[in-house]
Amino acid sequence: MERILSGIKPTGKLTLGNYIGALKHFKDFQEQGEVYIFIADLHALTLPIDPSELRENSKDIACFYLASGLDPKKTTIFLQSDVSMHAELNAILQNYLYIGELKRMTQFKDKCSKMNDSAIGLGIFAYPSLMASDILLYDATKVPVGEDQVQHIELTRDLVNRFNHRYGEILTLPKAEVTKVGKRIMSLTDPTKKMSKSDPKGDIFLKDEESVIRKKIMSAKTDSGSEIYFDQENKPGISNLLTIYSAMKGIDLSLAVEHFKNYRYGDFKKEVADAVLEELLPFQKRYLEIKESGMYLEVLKAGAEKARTTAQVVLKRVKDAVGLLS
Ligand code: AQP
Repeated sequence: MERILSGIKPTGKLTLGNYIGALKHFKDFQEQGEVYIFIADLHALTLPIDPSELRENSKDIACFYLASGLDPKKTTIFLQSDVSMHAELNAILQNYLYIGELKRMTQFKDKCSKMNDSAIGLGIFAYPSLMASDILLYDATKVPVGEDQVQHIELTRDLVNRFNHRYGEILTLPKAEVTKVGKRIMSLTDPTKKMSKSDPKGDIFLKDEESVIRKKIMSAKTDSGSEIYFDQENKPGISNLLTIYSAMKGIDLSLAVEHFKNYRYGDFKKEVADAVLEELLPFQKRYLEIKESGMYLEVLKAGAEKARTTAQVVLKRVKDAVGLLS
């Protein structure tokens, strides 16, 4: 049986990109194997963040997980920082990753290229080591991620091969699974950039009001010309809206292109907004009910207990293999 693991960092307010690239698919994993979904709060500390924002974002993610249809009876939902084995495994595994490899990571280069060395914390550099520990701690076989995390999974696989070559079959080799439609939703104001919660220009936030969402989509940057077709390079704005539409409707991109081929930009955008709201409004309602009930706190507590039970088995296996007496 597959062991599936995924998570979201509480670095900011969740966006439509997080919904399409991650949340929307989580409930389907429940039919495919044993699922662990966590809130990657330790990862959120790798760049400066206000403590009250971090707390609020973490609670929101728990509620969004439940609103997206994750059933705590089927899925282990937990906070990374509630399971100390993540940090313990990281303390061991970081010795099997090399500086040269970490320096090549695109995410590190993207996030830190404009920063001064004296402002770059060790955590952001060593991010892939903690991420590998998150995955390997649960013997995960399948890791659903966005396109830009694939490189980190490849590094995790290198680490597994290196470690197992030295100590025997101790770690489980994971594979990345990238969302087919909507693997990269772009900013509405600059469709050449990813829609990101930590760089919130041109984002649609999952908590935005209906009128705000509609307004953002209606004023999304489009491209010259008036035809609607998919061409990421020459028509990035239109292509992004087509991707959003097909992801929300759960249809192939080619069907969306066919549907809109004789539309004008204005009518096209209106239908994209309708498709987004048709799904987001009930989702927002479920989120609010869960937040107000406070039930997510119990879910996190029970989830952490379950996660610890699995994690300690793997940690013990690794400790024994490397020669730690415990
Ligand atoms: N624009 C996006 N399009 C498609 N999928 C996306 N995801 C994020 N943005 C998009 C997916 O959401 C999940 C959350 O990942 P994360 O929080 O661990 O980190 P991320 O990918 O780096 O997301 P952000 O929003 O861009 O966060 P920051 O700004 O903090 O780096 C992942 O499955 C991701 O693919």
